[in-house]
Amino acid sequence: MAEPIKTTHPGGCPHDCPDTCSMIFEVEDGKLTGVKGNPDHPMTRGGLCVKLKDYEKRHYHPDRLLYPMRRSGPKGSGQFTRISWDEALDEIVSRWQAIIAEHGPQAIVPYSYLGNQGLVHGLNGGDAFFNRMGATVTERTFCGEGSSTAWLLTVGPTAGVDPESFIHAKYIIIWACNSVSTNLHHWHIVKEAQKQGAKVVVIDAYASRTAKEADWHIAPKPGTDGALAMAMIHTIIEEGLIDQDYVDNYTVGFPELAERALTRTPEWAAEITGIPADDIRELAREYAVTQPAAIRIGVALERHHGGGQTIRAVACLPALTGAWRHVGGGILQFPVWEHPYRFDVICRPDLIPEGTRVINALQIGRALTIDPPAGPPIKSIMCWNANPVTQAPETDRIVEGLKNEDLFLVSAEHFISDTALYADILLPASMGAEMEDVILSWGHLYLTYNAKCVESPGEAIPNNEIFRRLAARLGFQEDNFKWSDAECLEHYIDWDAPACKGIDLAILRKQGFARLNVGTKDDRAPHKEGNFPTPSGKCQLIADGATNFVPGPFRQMYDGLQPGEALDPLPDYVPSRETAATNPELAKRYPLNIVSPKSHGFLNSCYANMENKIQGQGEQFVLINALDADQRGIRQGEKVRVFNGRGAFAGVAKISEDVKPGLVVATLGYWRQLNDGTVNSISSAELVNMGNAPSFSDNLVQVEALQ
Ligand SMILES: Nc1nc2c(c(=O)[nH]1)N[C@H]1C(S)=C(S)[C@@H](COP(=O)(O)OP(=O)(O)OC[C@H]3O[C@@H](n4cnc5c(=O)[nH]c(N)nc54)[C@H](O)[C@@H]3O)O[C@H]1N2
Ligand SMILES: Nc1nc2c(c(=O)[nH]1)N[C@H]1C(S)=C(S)[C@@H](COP(=O)(O)OP(=O)(O)OC[C@H]3O[C@@H](n4cnc5c(=O)[nH]c(N)nc54)[C@H](O)[C@@H]3O)O[C@H]1N2
Ligand code: SF4
Ligand SMILES: [Mo]
Repeated sequence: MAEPIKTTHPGGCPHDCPDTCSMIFEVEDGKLTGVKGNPDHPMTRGGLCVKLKDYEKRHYHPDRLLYPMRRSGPKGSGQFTRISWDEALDEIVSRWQAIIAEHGPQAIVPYSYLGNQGLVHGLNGGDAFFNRMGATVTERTFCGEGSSTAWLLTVGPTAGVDPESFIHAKYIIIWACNSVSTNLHHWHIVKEAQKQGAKVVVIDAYASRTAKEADWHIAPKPGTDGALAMAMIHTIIEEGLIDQDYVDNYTVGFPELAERALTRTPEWAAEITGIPADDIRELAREYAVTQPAAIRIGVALERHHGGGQTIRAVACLPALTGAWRHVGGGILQFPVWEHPYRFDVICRPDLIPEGTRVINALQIGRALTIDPPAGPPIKSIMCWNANPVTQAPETDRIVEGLKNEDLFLVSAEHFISDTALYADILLPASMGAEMEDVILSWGHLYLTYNAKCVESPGEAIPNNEIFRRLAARLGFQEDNFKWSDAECLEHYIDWDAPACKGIDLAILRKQGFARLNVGTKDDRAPHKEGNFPTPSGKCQLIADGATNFVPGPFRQMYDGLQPGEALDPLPDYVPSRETAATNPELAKRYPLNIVSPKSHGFLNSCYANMENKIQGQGEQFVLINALDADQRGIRQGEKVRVFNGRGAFAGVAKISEDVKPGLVVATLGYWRQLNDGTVNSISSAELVNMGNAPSFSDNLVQVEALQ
C-alpha cells in the first residue's frame, strides 16, 4: 500500500491574540494531522502556545457542530434536530422578513466579535450584510477601545514601538499585561532583552505568571494605575528628569500637565495605590534615566472607570523623557494602526441607514431585560464569532433575555457554546485550516496568510459563505456579497499603500507572511522627531476640546458615537466606581475587589470545552489572601462562592500571597454549561469613561465557603 502523502501549507492563527502566529499546517489524506509554528517568522519562531499546539484536535473534536440544526426542546435545553442548509436558511430568511414587515429591520440585532480574526471570515460578511439590511448597529467595545481612544487623543494612530524592537530596550515596563500567557511571542523578546541586561518591571494587580518572572513586580490596587502614572509624571518633572528639548519641540500642553501634576505627589499616590512613595520615585527615576525605555500596555489598564485617563497619563511618559528618540523606546499599544486594512470595504459602514440605532454589545443583557433600547423591540439576534454568555458582563441578564421564547436566535458556531445553547437555529461554521484568509494582526507588523488546505467536516461552511447565501436569498446586489474569498482579499487590503510596497497576495500565499514596510526592528524610531499623527503633529499632553468617542477604523465597522461627552483634556487619576471610597455602602456588603483576567490554557472561552485543555488549565480557582480566607473560614482547596448583587459563581479557593488582602482573582473562559456560573456573572455592564470600554476590573464581591 502506498504511504499517505504529507503536504504542508501556510496557516495563520485566527484567534483573538496579539501574537497572530504564522503556522504550518500538515495534511495527510485530506485531513489536518498536525500544526507547527512557522520557524521563519521572526515572532512565531517555530513555536505555538499550549492552546493551539494540537489545533487539529479542535478541528476534529467529537462535539464539533457539523450540521445545521433546529431547536426541538425548550430554550437552553440543548435539544436540537438536524435540518438541511436550505431549510435552515429558508427559515431564517422567512422569520426575518416577517420581523422586518412588522417591526422594521432594526428589530434584528447582529452580535459578533473577533472569535475569528480573518479579514474575510472574521470581519467581513456579517457587518456589510447587516448594514445593508438596516439592522441595529452593535457597537463592539470588548477590548481596547478605551485604550485606543486615549491613544488616538495622545499620540494618534501610530503603531508606536515595534514589539520586536524591545530587544534594544534597557528598561521595560509591562503594564497590566500577562505576557507569559497572553503575548508569549513578545515575552520571548522581553526575556532576551532581560538576558542582555534590560530591567523588566511588571505592574500588575497580582503576582501573575509574568510578574513572577520580572526583576521588579509592582502591585497597585486594581484601577489605581492612573495615580501611579500621575505620580511618575510628578517625579519626572520635579526632579528635572524631563527631556526639555523633546518636550519643547514635540509636545503640546506641558505647562498645563505640569500644573496638574504638581499635587499628584508620590505620597498622594501611595495612599491610593498601596505602593510605597519611595518605590514610585524609584520607578520614575529609573524609567526616565535608563534608555531606551519601552512600555507595553495590556488591555486590563482600561478596565475600570478611569481607564482611559490612565492610559492618557501613561502615554505621556515617553514624550516627557524623550524615550521616543531611541530604537526600542516608546510605547507599544496595538501596532494594528499601521496595517493597511480597508475596513470601509470590509464592513461597509456607508450602508448603515442614517439614524440607525446603536446598542453596545457589553450591555446586551440589559437591552434584553431591564433597559430595552428606544425603537422597535429586539425580535432576533444573530451571533457569530462571539460567545456573550461567557464573555460579556451581567451574564444572568443575558441568559434571562436569551430564554425569551419570542426571541429568534441564530448562532453560527464550531461548538454549542454557552450562547449557542439558546439558539433556535444552529449553523455549523468552518475552522482555521478549512478556509482561505488573511488574519488581522493587532500585535505585530506582519501580514499573516492562512491557506485553505482541508475540506470542512460534515456540512460546515465558512462564515462568509453563510452571509453570501443569506444575501442572495434577500436579493442584496452589492459586489461585496458576490466576491469569492480570494476576490475579497484583493479588495480588503490596500495593496497600493506604502506599507505594502513589494507585497502582494501571490507573495503572501507563497511565504505565509510578509513584514510591512514600516522600518525594521533595528532602525524604527517613528517619533524620534515628533511626527505624531495627531492634529497638532505633536504628542498631545493636553487634548483641547476632546470628546468621548469609539474609534472606528480599528474596531472596524463604523465610526463611533459622535459627538460624545466632553472629556477632561488633561490626564488624571479617576477613581473606580466600585471601591470603599466611592461606594461605601456597596463595599460594606461586598468588600473585595476582583479581577478576572485571561486563563493561561484557554483563549477566551475557546478550548474551555476540551477535556485535555481543562486538565492543563485546572478547574476554576479563586485566588485569595490568607487574611481574607481566615476571616471567612475558608480553607485551601475548598469550594467557595463569589457573589454580588449581579450574580454568583463557584470556584476552588487557592489561598496565596500572590494576591494582596482585599483582592481576589479568578480567570476567564470556563463554560457555564460545565461550571456553576462564570466570572462574568458578577461583572458590571457599566462602561468606563472613555471609548465605552468594559469595567471588568471595577467590581466588588464577597466570597464565602460553600459547604
Ligand atoms: N492564554 C490566553 N491568551 C490570550 C487570551 C486568552 O483568553 N488566553 N485572550 C487574548 C485577548 S482577547 C486579549 S485582549 C489579550 C489580553 O491580554 P492582557 O492584556 O494580558 O489581559 P488580561 O489577561 O485580561 O490582564 C492582564 C493582567 O492585568 C492585570 N490587571 C487587571 N486589572 C488591573 C489593574 O487595574 N491594574 C493593573 N496594574 N493590573 C491589572 C491582571 O491581573 C492580569 O495579570 O490576551 C489574548 N491572549
Ligand atoms: N471578565 C472578563 N470578561 C472578558 C474579558 C476579561 O478579561 N475578563 N476579556 C474580554 C475580551 S479582551 C474579549 S476580546 C472578549 C472576547 O469575547 P468573545 O469574542 O465572545 O470570546 P470567545 O470566547 O473567543 O468567543 C468566540 C466564539 O466564536 C466562535 N468562533 C470562532 N471562530 C469562528 C468562526 O470562524 N465562525 C464562527 N461562526 N464562530 C467562530 C468560538 O467557537 C467562540 O464560541 O471577552 C471579554 N470578556
Ligand atoms: S493563540 Fe496566540 S500564541 Fe497561540 S498560536 Fe494563536 S496567535 Fe499564537
Ligand atoms: Mo480581547
